[in-house]
Amino acid sequence: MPNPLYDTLFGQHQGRNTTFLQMADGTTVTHGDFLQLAAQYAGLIVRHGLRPGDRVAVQVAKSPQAVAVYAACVQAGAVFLPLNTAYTADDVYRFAENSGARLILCDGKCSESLQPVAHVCGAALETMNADGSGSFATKAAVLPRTFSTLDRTTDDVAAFLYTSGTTGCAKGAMLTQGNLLSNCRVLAGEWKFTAEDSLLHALPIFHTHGLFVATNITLLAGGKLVFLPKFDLDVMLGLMPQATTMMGVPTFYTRLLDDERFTRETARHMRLFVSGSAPLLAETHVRFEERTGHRILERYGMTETNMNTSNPYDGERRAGTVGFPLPGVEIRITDSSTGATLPQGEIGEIEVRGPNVFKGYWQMPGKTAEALRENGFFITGDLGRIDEDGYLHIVGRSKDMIISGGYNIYPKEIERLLDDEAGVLESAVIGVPHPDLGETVVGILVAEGQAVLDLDGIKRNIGGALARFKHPQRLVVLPELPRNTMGKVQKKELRAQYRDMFMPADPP
Ligand code: MLC
Ligand code: AMP
Repeated sequence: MPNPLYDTLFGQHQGRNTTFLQMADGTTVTHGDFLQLAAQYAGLIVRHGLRPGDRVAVQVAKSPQAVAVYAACVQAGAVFLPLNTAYTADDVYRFAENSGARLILCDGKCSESLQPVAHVCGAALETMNADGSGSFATKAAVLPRTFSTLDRTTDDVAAFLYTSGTTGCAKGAMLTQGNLLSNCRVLAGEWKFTAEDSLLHALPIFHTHGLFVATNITLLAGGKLVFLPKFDLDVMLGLMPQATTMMGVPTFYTRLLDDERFTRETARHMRLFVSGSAPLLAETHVRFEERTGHRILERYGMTETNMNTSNPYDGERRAGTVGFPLPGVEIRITDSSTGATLPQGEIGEIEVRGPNVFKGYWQMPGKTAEALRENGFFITGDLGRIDEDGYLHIVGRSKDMIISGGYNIYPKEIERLLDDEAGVLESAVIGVPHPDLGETVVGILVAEGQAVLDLDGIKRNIGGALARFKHPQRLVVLPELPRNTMGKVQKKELRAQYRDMFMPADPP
């Protein structure tokens, strides 16, 4: 029976003893063994009573078993809903509740805090630890190593990825089998992936970049992932000579360049370095080429759209740009207020249309209609221009969002907590340049009357409700926030004022 995503990415490898995953310690998992494990997991998902279209929320460490849960969801027709391991129990509650997840998979360490969440949501709770052990593996181990793949079409939803959104409300982006398939086919072709490739994989697998770009492309091409739990400089430097490709956020590249051991020789065996998820400074691009002889290939994507544009594999990879629309994908630059297409060269809202664009936000027709025009163009919230040679330049964001080390942070979520603190009249949260993370979070506070604010206390109070990566690195008190004549807070002014807060001073 057809299940296009399963058949194309996984089913084609049935019974093969080729290496799919190579771990940091050199141990490997073959495609065949991986698929048998996934089949057992698919069996367990079905035994939990899930039917095609039901959601499985997964907050587990990166491991071969975690990837097998993804494969199992696809095979059983369930919707895979991966969650950042840094999310708090409250975050997981919001996402599980909103999605109506019927099964939640978490690390054993979190099972106590998530038991009430599962109970309220009416979901089953199973554990999967970083080494793959836990109740899920134990129950699956006795099940058959084959599973009769359930029927799906390209229009069926394969995954939900949540984004908090500028208003702070959780939105589940529904990605169909067709979205994922079309994008990995195009990318594998454009970037010339083959079964000979070995991709150095240090990204998390709960986001588009590490999962749908790096993993899907490799599965499609039949290559190997050198599969690392996280970005660790020493491990990366040690294993790069065995790899042919790497995908990373800009922080990966600046960290590599900041280490003298990273040389032309380390990168000699590599054929491709891809960067995305956040802006790569032109300076990093240039330094990287000087050090290694490789030009980083920068591309542009989003949770809702997968990948939209890419610099060319052959041809000029232009620093400071994200290249051309991918085959089958249309990009246009519009006037944000009217939606009219602007002449080439002008700066405006980036909109995208193509088979990569998601189906909408789960149970949010209003939010979907705000983001997706009737003619199918998705309003990205990024600002850009297309130059005379057709390269897309991202020049800013119209959405209020911070990207720290490739993770999105929505100021509203933090401002709400700050505003609730005693003595705080109002707040504005901004992103400022950071040498390692690209941007980092700063909170600007205005005190009520004569109140004296205890900044450390405030940091501690709001900390408990926020994933670590969202914590403001600094809080600052101002007598008032800059506003325009309409009364709107001018974050641009605040960003300019604190631009150098974390940046090393230029040498005199
Ligand atoms: C970790 N920390 C961060 C952070 N990552 N803080 C801010 N921003 C981040 N991105 C904090 C932890 O909470 C911890 O805080 C401390 O840093 C050390 O944690 P760590 O796990 O050791 O961090 P580190 O290894 O340094 O991680 C940094 C990183 C990682 C950049 C390697 O964040 C990463 O892999 N980012 C990739 C994100 C990604 O995949 N994005 C793609 C989204 S998809 P403390 O206080 O406890 O010490 C997308 C679409 C597209 O955007 O186009 O691709
Ligand atoms: P997410 O919602 O996590 O998928 O993040 C998507 C956002 O990351 C985009 O809307 C952009 O703002 C940003 N982004 C992704 N790739 C790039 C890139 N190459 N350069 C600049 N910003 C990028």
